[in-house]
Amino acid sequence: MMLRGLVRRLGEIFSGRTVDDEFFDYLEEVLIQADVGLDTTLKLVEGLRERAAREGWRDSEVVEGYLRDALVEILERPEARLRVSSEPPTVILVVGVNGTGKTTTIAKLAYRLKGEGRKVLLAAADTFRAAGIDQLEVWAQRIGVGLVRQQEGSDPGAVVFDAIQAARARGVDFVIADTAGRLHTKRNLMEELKKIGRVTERALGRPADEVLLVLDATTGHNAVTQAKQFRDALGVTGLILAKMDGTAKGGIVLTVVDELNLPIKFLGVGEKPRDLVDFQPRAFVQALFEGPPPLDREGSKKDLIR
Ligand SMILES: Nc1nc2c(ncn2[C@@H]2O[C@H](COP(=O)(O)OP(=O)(O)OP(=O)(O)O)[C@@H](O)[C@H]2O)c(=O)[nH]1
Ligand SMILES: [Mg+2]
Repeated sequence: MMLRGLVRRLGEIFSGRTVDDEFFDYLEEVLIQADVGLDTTLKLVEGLRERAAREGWRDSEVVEGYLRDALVEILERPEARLRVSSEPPTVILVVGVNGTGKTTTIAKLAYRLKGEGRKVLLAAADTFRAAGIDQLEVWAQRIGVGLVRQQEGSDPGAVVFDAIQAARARGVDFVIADTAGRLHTKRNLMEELKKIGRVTERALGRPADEVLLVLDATTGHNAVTQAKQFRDALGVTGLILAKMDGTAKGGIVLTVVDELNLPIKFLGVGEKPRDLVDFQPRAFVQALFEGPPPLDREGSKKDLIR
């Protein structure tokens, strides 16, 4: 299922068609149907149209080459690796609306880091639901990492504060904090998350090293609208697109990077701890045109940190 729709349609469009107006109209349609946003699509296709007219392109392969380069240019960002502090613990806050995949993604990250020999402590700062805290605890036990928790309804900032103190005392390398995707109606989610940010800064002497926003890749353009609110309020440092295994489209990857101006750090490709891959723009674009789907774990770099 992964991205097959987009891969197939790009394959079709570039197999020996003549480059004319209709060709570009069709390319536009394919991109939009693959969840590439309107602005990004128009920017890409208008650029190609102009060059094609100016330089007299006839061959769709030439267009393909330029399109590939343009996609890589959108996707490649200097800050695509996980930021690691030279002064442990590195603190990662994980945010996003409910159900996008935050808790599962935290388990995956913890699993990767632990596999690389890092000491990880999880902070159950989604105190909205007892079940949410328990879910994180089950993962912590399964993966074999520590957890700091308080009871349901307690102050999420206090949980993160405790976790950072505990991390210092225990020589922990990474604190990863789960946060709520929604709150009791009277409280404002963004204000609550900002407060967690302030508490982190107070406990750590610097802002959180990463504020990672988890988006559900299957929700298409809604994900972008949501993400803008988080980005504007919280100083998000990177994106994780979860549930990439559940979409045949994949254009969302381009849209979020282009419209939010943030790097994608990882893709979630399933529900198991090992289902997290590094986002590698060149390999991703290559696979969009050539298949097989670019989400195989084998293609992922082994180490998060180099
Ligand atoms: N197929 C697939 N399912 C995923 C992926 N990531 C998460 N899920 C599933 O999505 C559902 C929600 O995941 P959670 O991790 O609980 O999401 P959350 O953001 O923590 O949700 P709340 O705590 O309710 O805000 C679960 O059933 C997960 O197994 C993924 O990459 N692929
Ligand atoms: Mg959760």
